[in-house]
Amino acid sequence: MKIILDKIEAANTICVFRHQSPDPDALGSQFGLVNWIKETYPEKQVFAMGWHRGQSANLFGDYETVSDEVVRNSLAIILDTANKARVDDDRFALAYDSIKIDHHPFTDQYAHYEYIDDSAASTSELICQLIRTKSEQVLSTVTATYLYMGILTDTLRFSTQSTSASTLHCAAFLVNSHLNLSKINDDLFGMETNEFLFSNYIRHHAVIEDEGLVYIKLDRETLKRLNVTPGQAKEKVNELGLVRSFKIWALFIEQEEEGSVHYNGSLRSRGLTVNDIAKKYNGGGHRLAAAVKQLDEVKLESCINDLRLRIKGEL
Ligand SMILES: [Mn+2]
Repeated sequence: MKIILDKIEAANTICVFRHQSPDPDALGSQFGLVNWIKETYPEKQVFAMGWHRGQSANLFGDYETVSDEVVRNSLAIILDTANKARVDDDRFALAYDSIKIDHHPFTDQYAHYEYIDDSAASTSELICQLIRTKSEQVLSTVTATYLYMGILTDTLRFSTQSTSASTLHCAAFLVNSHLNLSKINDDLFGMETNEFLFSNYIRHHAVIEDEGLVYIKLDRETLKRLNVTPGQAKEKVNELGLVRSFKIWALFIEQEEEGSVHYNGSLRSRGLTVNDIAKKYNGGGHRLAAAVKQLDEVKLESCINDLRLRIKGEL
């Protein structure tokens, strides 16, 4: 953390990156850090980078257009992104120096300096620790809200196994900044009527197997008919995790990306490892929460079968 702070203090320009299809932890850590640097070091130039906007973009800050020249003369900080291909805006590689800060299990080294703590519940928690290494002074409400939103979503409201005393200490520190907790919860977890009806659809149509495997495949026509975007649909994977007897649950969404039609999926589990299986299917992630990408029907069925075998102890 001290090394990272020294690098930030030495830099005149800093570009902060995060992963594609950003979730509130990617956005919260990004805008939390960007805002904190702006407030703490007003003489520095700092930019939030990335093209994808993500599901909750309206709750976070704005992006500016940044030229290659600016990136070249900057320190790049890449947040919440385990592998190079997933960084949103590959121009981070142009920067004179780069730092990765992440809580995903190590996948590949792409930055000059990498700080990885896969016991941390979120990247926003790591940014909170970084800031507190510099000072215990109360943060602005805006910065604290960004970081708190990242912590709250990645821990599923302080309920995941990764939630620790350190997570709660960070949250307590942030709450000192006059956070409006009920508004934050409503902004993040309140839903529109179409999402509510979509939850009903999932509950009604999920395939529930006796051994504890539960999954649902959603094609494009269904999503269109139910008026939900792939991003909104993906959020609902946790809906399937509420049943105690479900061991592994998965949600697969048919998508058209760059001219090809395929399934992307989210895998979740109560205790059995799933990220090794995700790796076999163009994905990866945390041990109990991972993603798969670009599967055709055959690969999709094969992935479902691997999950089935995992539950049976045959894989
Ligand atoms: Mn995260």
